[in-house]
Amino acid sequence: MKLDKFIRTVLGLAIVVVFFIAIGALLFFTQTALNVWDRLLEGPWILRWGYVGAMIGLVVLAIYLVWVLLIRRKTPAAKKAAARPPLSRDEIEARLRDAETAGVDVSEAQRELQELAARQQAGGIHLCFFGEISTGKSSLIKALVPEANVAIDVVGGSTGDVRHYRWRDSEGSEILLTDVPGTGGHEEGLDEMALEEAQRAHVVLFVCDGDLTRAESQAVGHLLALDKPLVLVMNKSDRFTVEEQAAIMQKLLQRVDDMGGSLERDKVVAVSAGGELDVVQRGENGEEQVMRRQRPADIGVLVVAINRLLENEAQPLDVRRDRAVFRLAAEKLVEAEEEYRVQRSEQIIRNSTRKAVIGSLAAVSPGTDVIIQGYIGTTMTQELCKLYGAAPRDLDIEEFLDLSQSRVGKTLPLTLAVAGNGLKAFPGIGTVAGGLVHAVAYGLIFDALGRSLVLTLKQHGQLVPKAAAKEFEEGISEHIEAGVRRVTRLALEEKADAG
Ligand SMILES: Nc1nc2c(ncn2[C@@H]2O[C@H](COP(=O)(O)OP(=O)(O)OP(=O)(O)O)[C@@H](O)[C@H]2O)c(=O)[nH]1
Ligand SMILES: [Mg+2]
Repeated sequence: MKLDKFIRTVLGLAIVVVFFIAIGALLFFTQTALNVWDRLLEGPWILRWGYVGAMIGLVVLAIYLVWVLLIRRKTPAAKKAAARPPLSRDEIEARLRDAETAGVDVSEAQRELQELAARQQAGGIHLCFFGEISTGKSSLIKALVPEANVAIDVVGGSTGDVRHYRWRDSEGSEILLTDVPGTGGHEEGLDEMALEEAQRAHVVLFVCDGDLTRAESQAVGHLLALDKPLVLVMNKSDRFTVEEQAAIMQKLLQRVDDMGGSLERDKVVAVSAGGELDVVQRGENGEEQVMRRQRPADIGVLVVAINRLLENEAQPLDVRRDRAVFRLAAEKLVEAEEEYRVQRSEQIIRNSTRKAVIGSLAAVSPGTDVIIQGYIGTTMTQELCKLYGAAPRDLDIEEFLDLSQSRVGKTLPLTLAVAGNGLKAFPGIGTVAGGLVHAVAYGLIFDALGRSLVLTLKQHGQLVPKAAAKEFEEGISEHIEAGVRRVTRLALEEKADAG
């Protein structure tokens, strides 16, 4: 009780002293400022305003420095580049070169550019028939090129790859019709194959057989967003009355409008490819025979729409096609970069984990209090950030490691227990020595740290210390459980090597 009163008295005195010092300082500064101002008033006006200007300049500079050093985070270069899709050949080629130098496998993206070059050389216009399975894409091609050997079947998924068929338009210039697998089928990878081929084409003929499903609407929206010249083809119109057809056409136009796309009325057509029909015929001897018949086709409006589009398109089709392919190549590059990052981050985490294990086994590790702030933690953080195009300030790295370190303390008993259990799963190593358990525990912590860092880098594109440390804390038990076999094996290898 006495002590309490004493502390309160000291505090009270301290407050009074600080108060007086503050008043004194305020008076002193005010006096100095007024003195300076009086003298400035006596001097020429240029000196006065020059002085004020210099003061303001200093304050602005101080604010700027605080902002640069403590507040601003750099936007990673990779993010900036992704925000602006590369639309020129030079841009995409430069990006490919950079990525290749960094070790990314750019072959898929390069293949797109090679295919484009081959098509440019060969000339011709590519029209791609795209749509859900069994809407009659192959049948439409067969109706346009009767001599073509096109696979058509009542069972969906009859087209399993990409094929081109030669067709000539009214002016005799070469037109290639591309048949692709229908989307929404069961076989994996076919949707992607079809969409990529649609991106490579000059014009997409989007085939449906009635009102659009949600998936079809999304696909049309996507193609319009890619700036693909489009004709919406409602096939199998023979199944509807004239009134029904008109209602469906109206609905289709409205759907395109709702998507915010623009598609002129003459680019939405109703046709009938005909398709094949099984007819049961009774022979002279009374035997029933199934005959395959061709329904008559009615595709005149489609041919008109295609010709009109080829004649009237304002922007040259070649330019738009090239842009779409550059974009496709860029998408493939992003995928390759992602793949590369996954592999490389795995390597970085593994190396750091190994170093932590080795350090612990050699008993040079500085104990549980500063497990991760040291050299290995810093290097791993720097390398992972660099891999994800983030350029963190040293302060951020320090903050992240400090915050994470404080979380390690809480989970260390758990980590040690998991490490001990993990070792038991490997028979024949005899009694598990404490050193080995610690080595596995350190390794597990690094492994978890690296993985949670990768997760947040993917999400934010930069090192956000608090978010990354939070992810580490929340995910640590999961990461530790997942990594225990891997890290235990690594520790045992190292121990065997050392022994
Ligand atoms: N009634 C009617 N049936 C049609 C028409 N066009 C095609 N069909 C039938 O629809 C079925 C599918 O035709 P396909 O040409 O194989 O359809 P697809 O879109 O190429 O199918 P996938 O390659 O599997 O995606 C077949 O049974 C055709 O006979 C049409 O205009 N009217
Ligand atoms: Mg087909």
